[in-house]
Amino acid sequence: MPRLDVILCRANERFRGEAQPPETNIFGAFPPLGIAQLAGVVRESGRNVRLIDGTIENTTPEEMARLIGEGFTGVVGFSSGTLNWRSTLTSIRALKKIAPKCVVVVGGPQMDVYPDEVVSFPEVDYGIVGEGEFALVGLIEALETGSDPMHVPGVVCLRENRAHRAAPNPPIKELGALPFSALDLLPIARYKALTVRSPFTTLITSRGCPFRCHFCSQQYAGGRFRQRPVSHVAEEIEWHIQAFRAKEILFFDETFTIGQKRVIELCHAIRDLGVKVGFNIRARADTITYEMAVALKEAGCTSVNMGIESGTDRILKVMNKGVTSEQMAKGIEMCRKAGLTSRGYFMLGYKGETREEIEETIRFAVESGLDFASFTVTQLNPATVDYETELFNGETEDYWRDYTLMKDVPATPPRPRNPQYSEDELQDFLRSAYRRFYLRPAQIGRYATNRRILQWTADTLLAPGNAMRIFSELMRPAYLSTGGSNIRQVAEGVG
Ligand code: B12
Ligand code: SF4
Repeated sequence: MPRLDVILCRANERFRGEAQPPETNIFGAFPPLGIAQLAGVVRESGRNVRLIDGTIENTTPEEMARLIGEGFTGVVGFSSGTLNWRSTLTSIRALKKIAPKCVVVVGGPQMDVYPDEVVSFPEVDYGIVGEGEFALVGLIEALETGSDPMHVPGVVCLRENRAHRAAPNPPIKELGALPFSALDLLPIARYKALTVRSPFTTLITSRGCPFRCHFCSQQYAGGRFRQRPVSHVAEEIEWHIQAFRAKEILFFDETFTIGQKRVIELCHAIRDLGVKVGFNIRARADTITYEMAVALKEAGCTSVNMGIESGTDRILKVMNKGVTSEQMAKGIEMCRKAGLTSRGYFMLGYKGETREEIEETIRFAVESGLDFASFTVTQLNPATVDYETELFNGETEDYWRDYTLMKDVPATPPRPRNPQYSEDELQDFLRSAYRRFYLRPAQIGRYATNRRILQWTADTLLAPGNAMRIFSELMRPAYLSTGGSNIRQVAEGVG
């Protein structure tokens, strides 16, 4: 039986109709873990597989199509989130012009949210909802043998002008049985991020999240929480260090700190590798204990990133965050005591949030003891309880569906309705939050005298190329006019 060649791609996330090489992009570029994971499985199935990352190659859609190859007749898988869907579709259209016989399959978070809309475009042959490992190989086998792809769970396609969905794709139970992500098929040394030492790699040790915050699309991703065995993760880390000389590993688990026993075991396994490697994690403050923080520090954890979101208990409750501000403060304190660098993420302008509550959040951030803080104005993302509620109440048009269908959409994605203050006032709050957090003598003194932070600054901000990256990003008209937010990107439809 002839086997089909497979190419898995990510379209250029940064493509905004202008040259924007990753080397001069302040946001940096991270390896596309979804397609790397799938490539591992396709390779194991005995097929030829290539990875093309349009973001790191900084391709236009036409260049992306040419990299895949004129006249290519194999399977081309595209990974897409909602934000970069327009960039993905533009690349698919360019590809179909020069390789009309290839089979285009779309997967990733966008398929979980808008499956029928994605396959409504005739250039998309199939979509896969949910985790792609078994479904993609099943679909390829069906194409090779001529059997009906609609017997493969997770597959979606257009037939007689209507989207047809196969049986649901169940979440994978045994994550430890999957091969490692095929990062060796990507130019790992070229990925750069401002706050991370290169070469760096990314991996995830768990999938899903047991919590249900109303602004997050977790509950729709079918994401039953599952963890990989510690030994499987430790083996992969060892491979990253040996094969890519990784100086730092980014654990992209939504919440790395679930289950104190396992986290500590994993930390000990990393420490016992006997090789110095830094790593950073995403955590919920309420799951961090002192014992865990000490183990993280000993194992080489460089920073803990926490979604604090709000400094007021009322808003945390409305968000269904399931944490109190006191628990947040305690988690931050645990990190400080153990000597871990901490970063908190805050949302301003949540639905029904008053001016006083925004002030309280900023005050919380300033007094929290966090080393770094990021503030953003709340945006309504697709497939979240908050977005669905606004849709249900008729408070907003289905912006993200129109966005997916390539209709004209306003430049600004929907925000929660807060008639008590204007967009300009929110932007003022945002600037004030940054000013008050960073430009205070205590914080400046802390950065100037803290060996750990000075080291971090030297390693990252002053690393070759980074000064240039910051300068060129700040000089970009898009940055100057939008305060660095991704609003313009959305409006231009290029994610
Ligand atoms: C790490 C991460 C980031 C990182 C790095 C992203 C990167 N380039 O690697 C950073 C910080 C940059 C980031 C940024 C953003 N992110 Co993010 N991120 C994540 C996170 C936590 C992990 C992603 C990951 O590596 N997963 C591990 C891999 C193995 O899973 P996967 O990619 O989903 O792939 C599986 C399936 O989706 C499927 N699949 C994927 N691709 C394909 C392709 C084919 C052909 C097939 C068949 C299947 C398939 O199979 C894979 C294996 O099972 C996810 C949450 C999550 N659990 O996925 C959010 C998530 C992807 N991010 C999200 C969002 C909203 C954003 C931002 C828009 C935030 C913002 N407002 O700025 C930006 C957008 C950036 C951009 N330009 O697109 C949303 C996406 C929602 C959506 N509808 O698109 C998610 C799902 C979080 C959430 N629950 O809300 N993110
Ligand atoms: S915001 Fe974080 S804790 Fe809340 S549901 Fe999403 S991933 Fe889980």
